[in-house]
Amino acid sequence: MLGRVTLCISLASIFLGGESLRLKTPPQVPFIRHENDGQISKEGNGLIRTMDSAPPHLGRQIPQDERDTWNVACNSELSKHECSRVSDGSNNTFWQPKVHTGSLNSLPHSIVIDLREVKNVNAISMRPLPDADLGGAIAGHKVFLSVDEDDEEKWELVAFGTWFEDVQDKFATFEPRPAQFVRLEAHSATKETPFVRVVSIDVWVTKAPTPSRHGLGKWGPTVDFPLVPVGVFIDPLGGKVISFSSFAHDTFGQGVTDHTTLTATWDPTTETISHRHVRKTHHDMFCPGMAFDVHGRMIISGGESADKVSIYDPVKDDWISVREMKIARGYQGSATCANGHIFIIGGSWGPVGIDFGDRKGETYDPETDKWTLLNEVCSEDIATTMDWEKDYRSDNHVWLMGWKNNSVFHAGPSKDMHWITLTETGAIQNAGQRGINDSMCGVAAMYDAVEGKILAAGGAPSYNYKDGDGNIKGGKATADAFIITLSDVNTPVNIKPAGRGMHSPRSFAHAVILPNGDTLVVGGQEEPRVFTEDTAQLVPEIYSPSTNTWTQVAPNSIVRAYHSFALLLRDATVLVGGGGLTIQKDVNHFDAQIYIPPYLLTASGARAKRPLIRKTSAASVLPGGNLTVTTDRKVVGASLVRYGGATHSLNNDQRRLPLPLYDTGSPLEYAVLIPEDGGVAVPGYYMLFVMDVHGVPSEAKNVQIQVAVGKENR
Ligand SMILES: *[C@@H]1O[C@H](CO)[C@@H](O)[C@H](O)[C@H]1NC(C)=O
Ligand SMILES: *[C@@H]1O[C@H](CO)[C@@H](O)[C@H](O)[C@H]1NC(C)=O
Ligand SMILES: *[C@@H]1O[C@H](CO)[C@@H](O)[C@H](O)[C@H]1NC(C)=O
Ligand SMILES: *[C@@H]1O[C@H](CO)[C@@H](O)[C@H](O)[C@H]1NC(C)=O
Ligand SMILES: [Cu+2]
Repeated sequence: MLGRVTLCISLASIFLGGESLRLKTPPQVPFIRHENDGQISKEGNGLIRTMDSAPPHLGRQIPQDERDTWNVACNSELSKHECSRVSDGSNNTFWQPKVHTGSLNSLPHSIVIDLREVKNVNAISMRPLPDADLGGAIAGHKVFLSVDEDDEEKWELVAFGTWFEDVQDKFATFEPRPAQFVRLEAHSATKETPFVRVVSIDVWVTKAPTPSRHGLGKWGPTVDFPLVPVGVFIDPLGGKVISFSSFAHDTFGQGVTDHTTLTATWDPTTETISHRHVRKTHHDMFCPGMAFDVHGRMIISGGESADKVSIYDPVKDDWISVREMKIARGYQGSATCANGHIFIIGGSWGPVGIDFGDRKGETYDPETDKWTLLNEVCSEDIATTMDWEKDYRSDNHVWLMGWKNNSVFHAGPSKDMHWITLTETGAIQNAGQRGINDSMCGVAAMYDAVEGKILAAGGAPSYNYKDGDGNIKGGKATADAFIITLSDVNTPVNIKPAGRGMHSPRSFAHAVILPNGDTLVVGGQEEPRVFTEDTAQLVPEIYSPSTNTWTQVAPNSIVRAYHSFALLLRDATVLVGGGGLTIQKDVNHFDAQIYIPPYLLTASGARAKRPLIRKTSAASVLPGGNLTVTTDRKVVGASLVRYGGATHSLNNDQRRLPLPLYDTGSPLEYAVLIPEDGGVAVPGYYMLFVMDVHGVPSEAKNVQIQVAVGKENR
């Protein structure tokens, strides 16, 4: 049988030749480094050493004496490589199924562990063989739990996705569920070998009760990514979730990069996750500005390769390189304006010679591929004043929103807010003060653009509460939250508290606007400090403008702090993921979790029956235009939610347009009017939702809002 294994290894070598990550020499341009927290290590054939995955936050690994009692079964096994080897406590043995004669691919394989009693299971880990070149590690996988092995109905999918092709232990972490049986299915193997080899499988269990209160929503399956998803957006045409890390899947370069980016795409319709090494744009897109244009193309500016600009084209599923910004930068804010141009300001680093305050505003016209510098709009004008890391941080992650008369509203994170107009060399004017402190790494979301309503919440006076040595240098995060109401450009804005503020103070959280006008705020830390997880907030909350209250919802057990993200999906669920991407500690989260908001569940916790949009009269409209929407039952509300792009707690792309419904006289047909000002109905792709009388939203149908060619938008 040893001979058989040798055969498989030699078979595996046929499949070698996948591109490995290679480090080139550091860039010659003297960019200022950020978050200097360690050195990159290399191993073997140029592979970046793999950073540990964050272990499960909850629970304990079942010890060996208990594992000895497990009953392990599988669909196929070679003699001497039986599936029981995964729990024998030895690193020198492994499970390997048979490769069927005449078949190059005998996958999927599956293995079922009987824990012998029902436990609260919250994670598994899988250890591949210690030689990555041999392949055979599980890549595509699904994890199911059950209390009853024989009842197919009782198996619940708790995690699925694709693990990276290296030798590190791989985790699937999920919310605790009572289970006696754990099934791991292997759907693909690294190096495309036709078999898998698993040294060990561990199971984590916890005493923590399974959250069961209804009305708080529910955490669904975990999606395992082959990278730490730090920047994430939805492909508006296909509905795929596109995530990226840096030039490595598990760390970033601190100024050392080969100017490439790893991306991973989850296609919810096929439940598959593919990955790609984007080399041709010569752009390490980690820590960029993000903004969708009118065509649903994602424009990624700067970041680690601070001078580069790339566009993801959802039609071609391809990345293209476009003209560089006038000022190279990373950590800037960006926003799409009424005329379809992208406004950008601030940042953190850039070429030596550009001083603080000089990371001026500039606009990009995606139609002509032209950047225009706005000499009168300085980053000093929008800077925070309280950060102990001073100039390096003060113009980071700026909250920007396109508004009427082709203006941009600057909502924060500085306590002073501004109006920015874009004609000629641009102009900036104070719009008032939001609170008494800056809100670095807080969140802002325009949940009702028709009424000019923005929710701003959390953040701290400084990016970091402590310095690298652990000394307290800044303030803690706040729970304060505000409603900012905009009227006309260059007029003062109205500020009032959003309820009594959040239940939990948080920085590095995320805000996700929901179809019904509520906003989910999830993740973050009370003591914000990059690449740490202490004081992490695990209870999300929802702000409801109709009652002006915050409600704590179902807690989750995976920490989402620095470098995490959250986005609304087309099915009105929320994807919450990422965190880490560093060599420093075990804080790398190669996953995301689906949150199912209360509106999708019945009182008994089952899935609510949703209304259906049968058709719309047009797929694309101008501001001021109208649409008819035909549904399968009576609906009482509708809204357009602009597709989001999220990184570093910033998602300036999302906004919501509530749409009153008008009767057309035809049964189950409604008319909706798109707001007239392109600064309210900002160009781009939106998700159209309708809500029934119980508040249950439909799945989204796409509506594109075009650029209006009128004098108000010039
Ligand atoms: C097996 O390998 C893992 C990871 O390298 C290590 O932590 C563990 O101690 C090893 N176990 C044994 C029994 O050698
Ligand atoms: C403002 O920041 C200071 C300094 O960190 C802190 O002491 C104070 O509590 C903060 N106030 C509010 C309202 O957040
Ligand atoms: C909607 O648009 C159609 C055609 O463009 C027009 O005939 C109709 O009057 C509009 N309805 C409303 C309510 O504006
Ligand atoms: C905004 O545009 C409208 C319509 O063109 C115009 O009437 C108004 O004066 C403008 N407002 C400002 C503040 O420029
Ligand atoms: Cu970062």
